[in-house]
Amino acid sequence: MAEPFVIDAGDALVVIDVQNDFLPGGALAVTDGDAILPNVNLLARAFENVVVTQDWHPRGHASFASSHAGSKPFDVMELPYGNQVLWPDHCVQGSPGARLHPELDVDRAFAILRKGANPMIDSYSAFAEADGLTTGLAALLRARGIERVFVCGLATDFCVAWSALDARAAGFETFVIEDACRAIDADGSLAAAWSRMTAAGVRRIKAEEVRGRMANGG
Ligand code: VGL
Ligand code: ZN
Repeated sequence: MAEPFVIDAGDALVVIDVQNDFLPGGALAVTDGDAILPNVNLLARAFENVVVTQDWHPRGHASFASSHAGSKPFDVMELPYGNQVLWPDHCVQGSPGARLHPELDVDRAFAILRKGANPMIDSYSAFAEADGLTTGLAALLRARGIERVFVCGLATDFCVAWSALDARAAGFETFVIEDACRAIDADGSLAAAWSRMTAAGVRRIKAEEVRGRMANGG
């Protein structure tokens, strides 16, 4: 195995959308999504800086197929900001499906960032909505002296990939921890996401390559 990445105060873990609707039994279940929980929990204990995101849509959100007459889930529709995959209703604000999985152990996270709350605009990325409006996350991380961003969670080919690409574009050294992620993989979306991430300089690593420095760390 290559040299491990020793985690210090300049590193942040961003845990994307580990919510009931993306886990088995949920409205937009990611196959084997719950298999990431042990790795994510270990990682979350190894980092001093942890941010958690929640997909957080109002009822009738523009990304829901049910909001567009004649459309069905996984259709692609052109919206003012670009092409949008239409999804089953998911992660509706305040619903049980929008809650973080009960076994997700992220008590030490310093921030929970909710995204996708604008009724007209989706936000796969933790850093910016689909029309480019910033969430402020890059500035928050920079203000805390963060230089490296490690991304994990659901789904690899949508919210994880968009977040990693934006982290890289914001100037962070960026890593995706592949065995702490699972994909939706609609229509080749997983291979496409990895080739975009690789081309952008996002590094693909495994959870065992990450070493915490704290007593209870991984
Ligand atoms: C996601 C599709 C729709 C994700 C969120 O978290 O990857 N995917 N909304
Ligand atoms: Zn969503």
